[in-house]
Order: sequence, then C-alpha cells, then structure tokens
Amino acid sequence: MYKFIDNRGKIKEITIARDILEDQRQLAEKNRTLLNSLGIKMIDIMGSVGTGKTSLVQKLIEHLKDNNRIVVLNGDLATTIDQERIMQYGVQAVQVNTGKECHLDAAVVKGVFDNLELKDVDLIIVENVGNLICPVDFPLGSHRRLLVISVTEGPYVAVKHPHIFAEIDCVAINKIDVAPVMEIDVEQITRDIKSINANTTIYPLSCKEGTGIKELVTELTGGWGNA
Ligand SMILES: Nc1nc2c(ncn2[C@@H]2O[C@H](COP(=O)(O)OP(=O)(O)O)[C@@H](O)[C@H]2O)c(=O)[nH]1
Ligand SMILES: [Mg+2]
Repeated sequence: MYKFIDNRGKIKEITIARDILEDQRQLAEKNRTLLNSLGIKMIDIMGSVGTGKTSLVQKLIEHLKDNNRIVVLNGDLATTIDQERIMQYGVQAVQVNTGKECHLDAAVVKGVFDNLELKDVDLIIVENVGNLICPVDFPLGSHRRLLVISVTEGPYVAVKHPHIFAEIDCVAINKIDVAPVMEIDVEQITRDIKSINANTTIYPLSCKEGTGIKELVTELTGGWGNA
C-alpha cells in the first residue's frame, strides 16, 4: 500500500495487487525442497550497498569453512569485485550480475544451482543485491535470512524502512567500531528495530575488529528454518 500525502496533510492510500509474488514463493519452496533433499543449507544476506555484507561473508567463511563445503553466490548489478574477494579464501564463488534488477530471485538462484555440483556442497551463502527494499519480497528458498545494516547508514534506517525489519528476524548492526565518530546510538537503533518486530534477534558487529561474529555464527547455524 502506498500513501500519498498532499501539502495540506490529506492522505490517500492506494493498494497495488502483489499476486505475482505468489509464483516467486512457489519457486522458492521448490528450491528449498531441492536443497533439503541434498542436505544443503542456504543463508540469504540482505542489506544496502556498503553495509559490510561481503565483509561478513568473509568472516562467516573463516568460521565455517573447516566443517562445510561452502559456495558463495554474490549478487550485484555489475562487477566481479565481491566474487574476487571471496575466491581469495579458496572458496567457490559465483557472481550474478543482475544489470538493472535490484534483487535476486528464486529462478535466478535455481539457474545457479543447475550449474553447480550440488552433491559437493554443504552450505550456500547468498549475498543479495545491495538494496534495503526489494530483496525481502523475493524469497530464494533459504533456511535463514539475515539483514546487515551499519551505523554509517545513520540513525533512522529502521524507522524509515519498517517493511524489511518486520519481515526479517535476524539483524546485524555492523561497523559499531565507528559508532562514536558517527554519533550513532546503537541501543536506540536496537529499540527502533524491536518496536517494529519484537521477535528480532539483533547482533551488534564489527567485521573490522571481529566483535560479535562468533555469536552471530552460533545464531545462524543453530536454528535452521524456512526463510
Ligand atoms: N569501520 C568498519 N568498516 C567496515 C566494517 N565492515 C566493513 N567495513 C568497510 O565497509 C566497506 C564496505 O564493505 P563491504 O563488505 O564491501 O560492503 P557490502 O557492499 O555490503 O558488501 C569496506 O570498505 C569495508 O572495509 C566494520 O565493521 N567497520
Ligand atoms: Mg558486497
């Protein structure tokens, strides 16, 4: 639903039909069924450009690569920068350049599956396209979804984007090492997120300093579900 507010404060609400998303949900369910049949887990990481998604994937790899055969799927409009960063860890990475599309979707991810030797994979980590709005409406068939925000996005990121926070039950607040210089109150952001979704688990992180990573890894790998 969209709200138009005119200069007298008069509000008009307009609802747009979203049935096309039902196809996406069905494709996502098929992906998850396929992954389950092979014993593979998949994590979908979302968040704006520059919040530290790739940095976090690198940290997850450090923690998980000894016990898991990992494939990373890097979604981005253009470039292979993120893929190259991941490959430095000796981990298989597939870059998906979406051109003008602001999110990955279940069909694209299935296309990647079709080109992998899935029998040699335990864990798929998806870095979704850097965007805070679109990816949440397009489930991929993952077992966990994680939203990465960062203190460099300013103090109002949650209250200005309630939709994604309402949908996602695990949020990492990255770059807490620079919170003082950004004059950001991480506890206020935490309260804002909780006011939108009281069930959300929130992990203050610094990928730069390694703070909070262990706790997040335990959370992500401790409770696989449908996401
Ligand atoms: N200070 C600080 N910088 C970080 C942290 N995590 C990532 N960065 C930096 O933020 C920038 C964007 O990170 P990147 O992982 O590429 O973000 P992505 O676009 O979400 O994948 C890079 O310059 C990182 O070095 C952190 O915890 N603290
Ligand atoms: Mg990235």
